[in-house]
Amino acid sequence: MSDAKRLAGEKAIDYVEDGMVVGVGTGSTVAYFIDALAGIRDRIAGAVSSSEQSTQRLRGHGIEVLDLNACGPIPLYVDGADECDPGKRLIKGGGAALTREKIIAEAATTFVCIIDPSKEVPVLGRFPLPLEVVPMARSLVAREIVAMTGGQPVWRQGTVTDNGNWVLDIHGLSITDPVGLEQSLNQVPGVVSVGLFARRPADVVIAGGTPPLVR
Ligand code: ABF
Repeated sequence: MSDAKRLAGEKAIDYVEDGMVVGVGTGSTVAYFIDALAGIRDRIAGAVSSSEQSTQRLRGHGIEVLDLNACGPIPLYVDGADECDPGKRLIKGGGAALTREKIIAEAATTFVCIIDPSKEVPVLGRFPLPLEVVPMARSLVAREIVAMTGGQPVWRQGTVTDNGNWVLDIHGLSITDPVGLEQSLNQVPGVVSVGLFARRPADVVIAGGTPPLVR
């Protein structure tokens, strides 16, 4: 499967243009993208990173990591996903970086999602939906989720996000209305962000293979 991830990561280089600030996501597929980006680092203005993990890898390659506040709109964001539906709507957050990923996706003009083909599903929800929550609200949010969705929230114990928060994973969902569910979950006090990327889906999906499938 790592070959598919590598092929997707390398294909995403096609979307990088000279002088760009490149938004960079998190995960094993993105790691291949970062390694490929290193080969053209002198042609880009720098990167905005969605996690400490990616920041370290970027800096290790000598790529400058910039503050989003200093950049304005980002022309390109490249990131992985845990699931992708036919509408390019995504579940993300398996790596617990969902909040920063969502911020950069919102700031990006073009969001290119890189996946191995096993991430493609007809309906989102087989992968447990991550929510980043303020620690004191964990139990409140879990109760509200059960009442609202019928799903089963599970606390990802031991995981603390880059923002100092905790993660709940909602099991047992079949997400037929991703935009509606994203909006409803966002209303619950204590929810920092929802790992559904439906209101702002990907613009381009690259599923790794020979050749990579681009849609
Ligand atoms: C991040 O990395 C995610 O939001 C998602 O959880 C994950 C994808 O993982 P991988 O590329 O390692 O399969 O982009």
